[in-house]
Amino acid sequence: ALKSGRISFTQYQRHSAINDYLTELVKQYPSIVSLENIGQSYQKRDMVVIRISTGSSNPAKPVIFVDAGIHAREWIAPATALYLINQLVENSANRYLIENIDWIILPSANPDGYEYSWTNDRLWRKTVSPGTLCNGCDPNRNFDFHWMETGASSWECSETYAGSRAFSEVETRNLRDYILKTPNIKAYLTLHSYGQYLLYPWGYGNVLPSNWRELDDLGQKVNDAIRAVSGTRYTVGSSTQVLYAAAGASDDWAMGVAGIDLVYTIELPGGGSYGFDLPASRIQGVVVETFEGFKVYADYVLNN
Ligand code: ING
Ligand code: ZN
Repeated sequence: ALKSGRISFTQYQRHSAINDYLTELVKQYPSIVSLENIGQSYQKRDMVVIRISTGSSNPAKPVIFVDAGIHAREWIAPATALYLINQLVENSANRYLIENIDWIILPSANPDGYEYSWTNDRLWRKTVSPGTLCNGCDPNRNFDFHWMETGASSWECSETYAGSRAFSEVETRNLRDYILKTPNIKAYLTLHSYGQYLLYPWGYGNVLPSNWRELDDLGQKVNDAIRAVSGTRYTVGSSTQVLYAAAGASDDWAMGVAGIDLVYTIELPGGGSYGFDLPASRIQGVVVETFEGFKVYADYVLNN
C-alpha cells in the first residue's frame, strides 16, 4: 500500500497503491477532488477516475481527460498521470490550472494487465481476459472506429489482437461509457510509452483530420515546453505518418466517435533493456518535464 499516505516518484506503484493515493486525496482535499468508480476490470479491480477542480462548475468548465496504462507494461504512463494529479492537487502554485479547467484523470486503465506485468510478465501489453490459446486483447485495437481495418490482428496470441469484436473488453467499455456521458471534454490525452512521439489521429489510415494543422502546431508547442526542461525531443505527427497505421485505438475513437477535437497519444520516453522498463530512477525526470507539456495543453484549452 501507500507509505504514510504519500506518493513517491522514486518508484513505480501497484494498482492498489494508485487507488489508495486517490482515496487519500479525497480525504485531504474534498473541496477540489472527487472520485468516480467507472467500473471494474475483468478481474474485478476498480477503475477509478479523479476529477480535479476548484469552485463550481457552473457555467460548465472545459474538461481535459487524461488516461494512462491502457498498455500494461508501459509503467511510466501511470506514473506520469499520478504526478499530474499530485501537482494539480497538492502544489498550490498550480492552482490556476484547476480554476478554469476540470481535469479528469484515469491513471490505471488496464489494471489486470498492469498487475500481471508486476507479478508474471514484465512485458505484458494486453488485458488478461481468457482466450482459447492465449489470453488478453490489445485494448488499443479494441475501440469501435474502423475496428480491425489495419495494424491489428484477429489472432488471439498476437500482441495486437483486436478482440473477438469491438469493445469485447470490459475495460474499454468502461472507458467508452464514461467519456460518452461526460460533457465538455475539450482534450483527450492518452499516455503510452515509448518513443517520444506526440501522435494525433488518424491511426486507421493515411488521412488527416480537418484540424491537423492546429494539432500539429499545438503539438510543437508542447514539444518546445518539454524540451526546454532538459532537452527531451518529441516527434509530432499523425500516428500513421510518424509511427504506423493501426485502427481501433482510443485516440481515433475519441475524435471520430466521441467528437473530441484535441486528441493526442503521448508516447513517453523509453529506457531499460526493453524500452518499457524505464528504471525507476528516471521517473522523476520524465514526469517533471512532461508536466510542462500538460500546462501547454491547459493554456490552449483555456484560450481557444
Ligand atoms: N504505441 C501505440 C500503439 O497502440 C499508436 C501507437 C497509437 C498507433 C495510436 C496508432 C494509433 O501501438 C504504443 N507504444 O502503445
Ligand atoms: Zn501503448
